[in-house]
Amino acid sequence: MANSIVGLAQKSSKINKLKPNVICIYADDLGYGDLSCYGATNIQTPNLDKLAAEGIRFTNGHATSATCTPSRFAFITGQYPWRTEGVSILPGDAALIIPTNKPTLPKLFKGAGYKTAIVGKWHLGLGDKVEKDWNGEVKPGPNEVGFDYSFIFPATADRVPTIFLENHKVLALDSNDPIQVDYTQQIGTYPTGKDHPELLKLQSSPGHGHNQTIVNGIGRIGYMSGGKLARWVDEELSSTFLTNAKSFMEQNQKSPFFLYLALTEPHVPRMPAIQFRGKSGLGLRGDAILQLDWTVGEIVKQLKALHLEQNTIIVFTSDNGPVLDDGYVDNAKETYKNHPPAGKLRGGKYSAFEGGTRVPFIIKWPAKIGPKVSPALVSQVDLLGTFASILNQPIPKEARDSKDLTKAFLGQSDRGRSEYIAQGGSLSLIKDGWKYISPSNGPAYNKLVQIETGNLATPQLYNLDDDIGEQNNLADKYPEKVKQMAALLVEMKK
Ligand code: NG6
Ligand code: CA
Repeated sequence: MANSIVGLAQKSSKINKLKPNVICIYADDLGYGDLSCYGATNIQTPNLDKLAAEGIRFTNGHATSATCTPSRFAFITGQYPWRTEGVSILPGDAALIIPTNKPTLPKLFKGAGYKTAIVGKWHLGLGDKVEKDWNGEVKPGPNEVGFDYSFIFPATADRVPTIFLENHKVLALDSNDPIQVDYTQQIGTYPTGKDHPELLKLQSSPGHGHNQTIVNGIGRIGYMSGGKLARWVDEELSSTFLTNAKSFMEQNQKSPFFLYLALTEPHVPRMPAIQFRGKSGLGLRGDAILQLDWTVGEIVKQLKALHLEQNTIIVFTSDNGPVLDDGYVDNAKETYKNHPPAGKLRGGKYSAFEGGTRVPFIIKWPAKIGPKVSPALVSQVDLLGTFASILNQPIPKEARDSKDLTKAFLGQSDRGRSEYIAQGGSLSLIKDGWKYISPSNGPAYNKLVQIETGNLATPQLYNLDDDIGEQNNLADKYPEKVKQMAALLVEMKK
């Protein structure tokens, strides 16, 4: 009896050893042209270049959407975000938008015996309503959707509350100085950027807002009072996440683990640690990209130190395309000479053009895959279905948009999806090298961020194989194709 238990334990630990650890590193607003391995010549990202050189670098890898919350929703649920109402950029006090009783990517790993964690930006809401007590247990949140451990900030780096939560608790709470958050009216006595611009170390761009409560010399979106000790220092955001990620890896080195590391670079406000300042020659946004690259290098170092590198899958990607001025005067535009952040792609963050959703996408798994550049059409929404297959689990029916792309993701096939719906302002259908952008009456140009939105009142059709920059609208030339693709889009939306 005792022997057979030992035998079983040995067997299961052997199986565990065979299960790869998985680390998904998610950058925030990193563009297709932002890394030297994706063709940037005016910035060097050696750690990500190495990841790409040792793994698969996808040239047609996508986020589902051109903004954050929808892309993250899809990554976790395996569902196109526009199927669910209310999945758009969330304020910092929003309620959780992921159902707690449905399958998710972290639950899939949990079910397969993994320890799961999220470290970084969440931006999918917390609690069951907007009004919540930040000084008590804040839930449901990441722990309820499948993460054993969570160390997060709630929304974006430019939104209050500017605090960390470890599992259900805000870090460094002080009962004598309770935290309150409001997105409708000013609360408390903290100065705002609007009334006290002289207190700002980073000015907010005219017209963008970002001039409410000041935290760490930076005006934010939303009002926050209290929590003096709990407020973060932007310069430490990245190293705080890195430290937590590394200790999670260390503590769970014996069991397979899934770590979702959601970094904040190069989202605004760009305020990297002093060690990166001025190093890129491209201003604060470039310096933030160097910090991101360095952090990825440190994660790989930690894997090496724990002897886990061989059987760990690293997925690196970004939640949406790039933006230069997203609310602060950090001179990204002026300093970005010869560095188009979306590379050859048109548009960027918020856009239906390729710059909105086609992003860096790298996968490395030394035990199983060798170096390759892959043209396969793949999406973050497919990670759930693919990991289900790698873990010998069925794809849950709720993850209806997630495809098993194991062959493409492991470099055994250059064919990924045959069709894909991308969400800029309006929806696009990408199929066999063609892209149809559905008509939209919205403005063609987003003046605030100076990005072409891809909106046009009539259909657009591009041949991405010949025209990756979407310069020639072929809709008039191929009306039949437009009709077919429009009809297929309607069908797929059902
Ligand atoms: C926008 C903010 C922008 C950024 C974005 C979210 C304004 C004018 N702009 O509403 O600064 O915070 O939301 O970015 O408020 S995302 O990457 O999380 O989607
Ligand atoms: Ca983003």
